Amino acid sequence: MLSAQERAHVAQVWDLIAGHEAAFGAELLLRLFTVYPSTKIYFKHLGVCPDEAQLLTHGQRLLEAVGVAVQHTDHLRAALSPLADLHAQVLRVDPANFPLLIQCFHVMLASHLQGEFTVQMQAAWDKFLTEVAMVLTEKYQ
Ligand code: ZNH
Repeated sequence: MLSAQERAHVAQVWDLIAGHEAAFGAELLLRLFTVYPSTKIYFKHLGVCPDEAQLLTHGQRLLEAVGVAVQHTDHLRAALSPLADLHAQVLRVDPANFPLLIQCFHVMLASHLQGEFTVQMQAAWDKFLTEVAMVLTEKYQ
């Protein structure tokens, strides 16, 4: 559970992402595929040009889901339940990939926010994204 202060840090950073979900999401995915090539196996159908339509669409969906999570930090399990079903039952993405995505998420944030991305913000986002990943992977069996 995030503290009030951590929630505020998460919301503050989200305000800077909101409206740029497709571009930031595509950048996040490109970073993931480039730094951790093994993750690309799940996305054989996606190209690797920053302006590729499917990459932008998936990036947007992913970041919009993060945006929903930002609005429901205290009820993540309920808010992300259908997405947790999808990942556990249909996609069956190896949970080991989630920390790799989180790592890329931090770098994506840092590259845009630069000096504004304080250590407190990174700590809050790390805790928040780890909780999101936990919810998305806990229905695996
Ligand atoms: Zn995931 C899908 C979110 C992680 C893989 N995803 C998806 C979607 C979303 C998401 C929203 C869409 C759905 C629909 O369409 O309905 N994810 C997410 C999040 C996260 C994630 C939020 C964290 C944080 N994923 C992940 C990982 C991986 C993945 C890590 C691996 C690597 N996903 C995936 C896939 C898919 C998805 C494969 C499908 C795609 C298509 O279809 O195209």
